[in-house]
Amino acid sequence: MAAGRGGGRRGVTVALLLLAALTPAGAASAAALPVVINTWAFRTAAETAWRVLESGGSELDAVERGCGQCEIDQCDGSVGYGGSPDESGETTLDAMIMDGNTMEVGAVADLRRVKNAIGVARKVIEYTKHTLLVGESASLFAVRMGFPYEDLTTQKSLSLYSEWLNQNCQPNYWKNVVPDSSKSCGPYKRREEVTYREEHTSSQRSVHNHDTIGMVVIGVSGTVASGTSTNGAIHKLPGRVGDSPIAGAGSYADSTAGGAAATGDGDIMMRFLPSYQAVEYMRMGTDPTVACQKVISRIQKYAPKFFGAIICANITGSYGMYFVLQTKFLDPN
Ligand code: SD4
Repeated sequence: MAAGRGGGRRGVTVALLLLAALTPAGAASAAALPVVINTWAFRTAAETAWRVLESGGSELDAVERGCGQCEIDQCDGSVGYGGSPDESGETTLDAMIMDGNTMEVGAVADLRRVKNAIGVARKVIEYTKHTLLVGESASLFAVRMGFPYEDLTTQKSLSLYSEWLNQNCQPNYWKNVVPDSSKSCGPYKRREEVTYREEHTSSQRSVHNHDTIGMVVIGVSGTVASGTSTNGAIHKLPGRVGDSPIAGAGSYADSTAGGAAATGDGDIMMRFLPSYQAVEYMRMGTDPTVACQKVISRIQKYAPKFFGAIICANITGSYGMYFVLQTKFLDPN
């Protein structure tokens, strides 16, 4: 297991394995705003968001365009179309966006055949009184909003899917079923006897199959916006929704405190609302890196083997991150 922290305050541009951050070069320490941070080293996403702010766009615009850039770039294959095929080979998308001034949230989950998931999430805020739309109905809403229906399957996602089938559908997310899901493909039936074993606390995800973008933007006035976009967990059961589109789990923004966004094993992380919790710690004056660390430690108490990271920024422009990785998955390079 590896764990780590990182953070910053002013005048820096850093790109670490798990965090890309942009703040004003040469800014005075008390005024390190605006700040754009996102999970992973998705620098083009941070730069896109930064340019939106520079050209007078809002924080929400910056988050939408920044995360949208990752959807176009298919960042690490884990954002946007053509990645993480589910058990039936289809790519589906989860995304959310949050306005820290009004506390409005727009989110879509299990979105099918529409590429710009965070764009659709934004439309949920602008054109409905709802917060979260899911599945086929979310796609119909997207089409009404003018988004094109497109096939999200690519050569890459097809080959990931056929490799998985050739490996007897390993790994997968089933348990307590027959035939034994750790050895064979389905279709599965439930086993009469249910055992509660380690699966509850161990993660089958790794740094290689999990790279959601989560972004926090804080403008010069202290307005906070946040968002996420992902194609979720590879080989998930159709219908599975992760943490990314859930407010307080995938991300959270509150212009009276700060913002946070998470990446990692969403099935575990969403149970703890880590982004909400981190923002509440920052509201109480906790340093962003410590806030990030505290929420990860809390999850670890219940799920010692989980894999995840969180980024945190407060409204003075301080930011930080904390992560836990399974060392066996760490790339020696
Ligand atoms: C999920 N949390 O769907 C997302 C995936 C992710 O880094 O974050 N990958 O579980």
